[in-house]
Amino acid sequence: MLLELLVLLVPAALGEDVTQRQLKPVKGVPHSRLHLYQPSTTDTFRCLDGSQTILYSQLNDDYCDCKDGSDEPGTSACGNAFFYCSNVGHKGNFIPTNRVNDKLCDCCDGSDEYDSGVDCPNICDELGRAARIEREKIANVARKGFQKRQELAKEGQALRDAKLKDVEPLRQERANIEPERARLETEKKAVEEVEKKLQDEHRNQWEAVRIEKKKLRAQDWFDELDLDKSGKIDREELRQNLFLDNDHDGFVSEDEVKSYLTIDEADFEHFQSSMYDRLKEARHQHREEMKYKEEQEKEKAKALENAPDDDDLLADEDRHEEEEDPEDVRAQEDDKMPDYPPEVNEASEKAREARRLFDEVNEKVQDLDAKIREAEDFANSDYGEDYAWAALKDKCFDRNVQQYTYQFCPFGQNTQKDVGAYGGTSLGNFKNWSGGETNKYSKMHFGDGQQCWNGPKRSTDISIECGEENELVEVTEPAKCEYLFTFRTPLACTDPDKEVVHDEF
Ligand code: MAN
Repeated sequence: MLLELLVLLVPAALGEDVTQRQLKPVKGVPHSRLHLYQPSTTDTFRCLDGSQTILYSQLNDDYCDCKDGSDEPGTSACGNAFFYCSNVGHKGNFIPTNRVNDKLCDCCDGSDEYDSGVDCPNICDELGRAARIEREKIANVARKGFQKRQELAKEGQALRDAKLKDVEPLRQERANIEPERARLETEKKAVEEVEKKLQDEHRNQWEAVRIEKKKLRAQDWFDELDLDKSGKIDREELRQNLFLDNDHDGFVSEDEVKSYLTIDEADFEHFQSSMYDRLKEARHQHREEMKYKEEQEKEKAKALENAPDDDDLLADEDRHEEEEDPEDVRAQEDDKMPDYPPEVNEASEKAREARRLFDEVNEKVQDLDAKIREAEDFANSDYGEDYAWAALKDKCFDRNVQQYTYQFCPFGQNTQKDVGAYGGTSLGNFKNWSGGETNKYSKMHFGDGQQCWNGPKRSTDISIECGEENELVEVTEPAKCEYLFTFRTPLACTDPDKEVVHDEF
């Protein structure tokens, strides 16, 4: 409301040289606006909204004539008018006219109570002095902060210049290297293909041999198990193999062999496809169990006899550990692929060298890309008109509030974590400066933080104030998962000696 009034009241007739004339004072009107209240040649007054013309004598006659209240700036007759207290020695200000002569002192010079019988003392000098001291204090902080800001701005600008100056040569260098990188990449792919083809050929050939060897092993075992040499294995023959004694009762039952031989008798083909692997696994398991059992017994005996002959026992143990299933040993040997022949090794060596050459150039390109990106990021970021905020680019500031440590990282991510804990909850990433057109750099907005349970994604608004040091001075959570930080910094200080103070409108 006051703002609307002030806009309306900005002297429309400033063109007129009002200082040349002796202006007639009017109660409740500041000097700067008196020209609007001077009597016309016909001794009339035109309401400031132009709605009507009244006699000059009707000004401040305690009767409201104008719709905008402009005829009664010095009385309480109009509900929508304002009275100006000049408050010499302090700061002039407007009060709503309904406070004029209401027996309460509103103006520090007491001028609003000129006809109420209340004697308001003039305390403007006193208030003015205190306000001046306070202003000076604030100005001192601003002065020191502003000086720091200028230094930081220099650093920021130097950083910008360095980054932007470097980026063109970097782009050029990258463009120069690119054809070489592309050539080496094609070359690398070609020799790697040859290497893979030769390795695959070798492996495939070996695979055929391996299958053949496995078949031979299976055949040998089949012949061993086929006690009556009938060319078939039946359950009775299988039961002669103690490793199938699952329940360790010293005897292989019909049931124990059933799961290995589900048909009456197996010829070699059936044995190879359905029995060999499982029997091999069963025999291996059995050997492991026996070994373990033997070791346990030896331990027991050692304990009972109080380790009578350690050396013998150890020798025994060692011998057992070395004893491997000869089938397993044979299988392991059969499964070992022979080394690649020299032509494959040669291809591998070529591929290795091509990779090395490519990686060398590629790393250079990646390094250049990172530097170019960094410079572009810098150029696309808004570090304030004077670049001073670049100084805080990778910095963070903490504040403990109750059980939490809050962290503010100006162009990064804000977090909340339990005091002393590691990691934390994201309160949002830097999105934009949000101080509006008039004071863009007075606020920051952070968004897209960790989702709040039954609520929005966490976000933070930062209110930025002038201070001598960088400091996170206040953290609140005005709404669930919406945080408000107050950050003091020299970067928000303006030159106090340049600011114009308007005491009167
Ligand atoms: C956590 C913190 C609080 C927040 C709640 C919402 O406890 O992040 O700041 O209000 O979650 O559930």
